[in-house]
Amino acid sequence: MTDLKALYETVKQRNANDAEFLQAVEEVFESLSVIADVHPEKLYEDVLSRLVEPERQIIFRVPWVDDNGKTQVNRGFRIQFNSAIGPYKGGLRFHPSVNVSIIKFLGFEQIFKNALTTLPMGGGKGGSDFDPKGKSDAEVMRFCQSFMTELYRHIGPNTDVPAGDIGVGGREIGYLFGQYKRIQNEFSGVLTGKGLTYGGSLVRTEATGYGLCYFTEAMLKDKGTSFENKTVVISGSGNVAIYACQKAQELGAKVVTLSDSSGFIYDPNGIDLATVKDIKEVRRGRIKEYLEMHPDATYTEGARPWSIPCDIALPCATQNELNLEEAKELVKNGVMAVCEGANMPTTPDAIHYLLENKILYAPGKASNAGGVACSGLEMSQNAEHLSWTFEDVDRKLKDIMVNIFETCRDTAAEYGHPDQYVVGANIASYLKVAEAMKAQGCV
Ligand code: NDP
Ligand code: 2IT
Repeated sequence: MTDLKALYETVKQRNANDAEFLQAVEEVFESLSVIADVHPEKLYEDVLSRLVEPERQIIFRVPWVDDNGKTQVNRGFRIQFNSAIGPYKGGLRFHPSVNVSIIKFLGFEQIFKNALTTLPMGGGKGGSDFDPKGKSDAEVMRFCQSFMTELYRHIGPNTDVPAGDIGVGGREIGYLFGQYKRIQNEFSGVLTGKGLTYGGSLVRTEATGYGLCYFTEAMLKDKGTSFENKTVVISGSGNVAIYACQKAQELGAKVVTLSDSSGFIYDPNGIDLATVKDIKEVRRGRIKEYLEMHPDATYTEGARPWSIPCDIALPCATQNELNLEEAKELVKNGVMAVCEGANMPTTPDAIHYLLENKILYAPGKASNAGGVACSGLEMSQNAEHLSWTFEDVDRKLKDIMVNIFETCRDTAAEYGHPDQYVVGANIASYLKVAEAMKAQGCV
């Protein structure tokens, strides 16, 4: 029988400095240990030992010239983790904290997330320690062009299809796409999250936040309740947070917080999203500027929003942004559900605490899969040279998210852990990828 503990020790030795990656592997292995009791024959050792090792890791120099004429050098990454069920697929993150561990954890999570969507996409992730904050559009363009001048040789519409993540939105995808097209002399669906005038899909901008709310809605409905009249606390104020806020409000909830890395705003009257979009999407400003338009709101510098009483918490900023102390505070204040828009935002001890206290916990690899699912739909549209309507894509996205919820729920129950959606998410996605890897032999 496969010894998960021994395998984890090997992974630990081989990735000694990669704390975030080890955290992601440990969580998956904890869920997979449940298979040992019910279907030990499915815990294929030859699959697991390959699954934890990326198929390919690319690290490259990204030189560029800033507006003062000075040469800057950043580090670029693309980790092509697993192609068992489709071309590598996953976002690019531009943030000063980016390193091998962060990209590896994100790539590993992406394998399982993409499998849950039911669309044919393998797992990958990339990015750079470049910080777009405070840079001019021209600097961002030169950086993106230099980044793609190296990356292009490793990607392609049937090989590896990057998209956005933290620090990479429509502007960056546009510059990256333009440079790829120029170098390859090819207009193709090599990136997703493209603008609507050059092959992008309707709903992709909204998809992760909307998808998070569709998953949460399905989960609440299953428990006989809904978003209606619930108080919601959201962290972040980027792409995921903004559209989670929009959909939660549409579904009847009152969203009272948003944040950025400097602090959080609390508006007891409910967040005015038009103001937030203007600050974040138009002016690229800071969330505290919200108070200029809404003097009744408060801003707390250097803090996260989890101390604000709520029914539903949606962490939508970054990894490990909700720790045990904060989980205790949420539970004390009566939270009923924590649903992750970000990747791995809740620390392992906080997850255990939430589950012990019977809080509904939706793991990011399931609840934030709407972004990559819509990317998969963008790939389909590009492949058939068509554009679907907003309603079409939105309906498909919702169907996918409800299906992911049901898969997590049913698999968790089948394996004796009802309501532990994290167990269901990890087992269901592992089984799909494992079957595909088995079938393709030792590659
Ligand atoms: P954005 O860059 O649009 O926004 C990120 C937000 O999170 C900003 O408000 C940012 O604040 C905040 N943030 C980032 N890093 C930190 C940090 N270290 N500490 C505190 N706050 C931080 O990114 P997205 O909204 O696209 O991504 C948010 C999360 O969702 C990430 O975990 C990402 O991996 C995940 N995700 C994104 C998907 C997508 O389609 N975009 C799909 C699935 C998951 P500031 O501006 O101050 O940096
Ligand atoms: O974490 C994620 O799923 C993303 N950043 C989106 C990936 C994608 O390929 O759309």
